[in-house]
Amino acid sequence: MKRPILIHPDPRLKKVCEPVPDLSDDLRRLADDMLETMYDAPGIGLAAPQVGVTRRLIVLDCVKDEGEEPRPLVMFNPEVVASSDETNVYEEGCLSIPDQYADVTRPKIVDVRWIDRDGNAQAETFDGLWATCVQHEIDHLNGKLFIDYLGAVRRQMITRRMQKLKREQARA
Ligand code: GNR
Ligand code: NI
Repeated sequence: MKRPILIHPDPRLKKVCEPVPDLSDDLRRLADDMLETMYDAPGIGLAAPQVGVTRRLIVLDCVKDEGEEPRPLVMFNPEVVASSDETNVYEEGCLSIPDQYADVTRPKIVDVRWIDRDGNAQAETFDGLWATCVQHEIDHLNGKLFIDYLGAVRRQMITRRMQKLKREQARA
């Protein structure tokens, strides 16, 4: 089932999310709903707080080419355990900040550990768009948005645009 995506500013997007102590059918259902919501948007990642659940759960699939096999990843309690000194700049966007894009500098390569959908511990090294996306999603779990990397003036301009968008959506 598709779930509505919260739009910034929203207090639930600013919270530090709680770790998931044990997997449950409810949490697996939430992960499946998040994947459906992400693919439908369409987006390459989604974090639980974006659908109003402040738990440490993210989903992502950065396979972009039409012909290529999709690779849906579900990560409970994901952690960056090492990051490269080398950085990468990507023009980032966010489903909670529609139609706003900005260059963000992050470590180019990250080692990530997480618990998968079956409850198994996983570890993998990510590079390129996957590394950017997994860092963007883990930031969401810490109440951080990509606009927090921008200067205050630019951030406030984007926030005002989103407040206006939400007012218009509320009236429609
Ligand atoms: O769909 C998304 N695209 C994207 C592009 C560049 C860097 C990060 C992202 S994540 C974003 C989906 C989203 O908001 N995830 O939280
Ligand atoms: Ni986002």
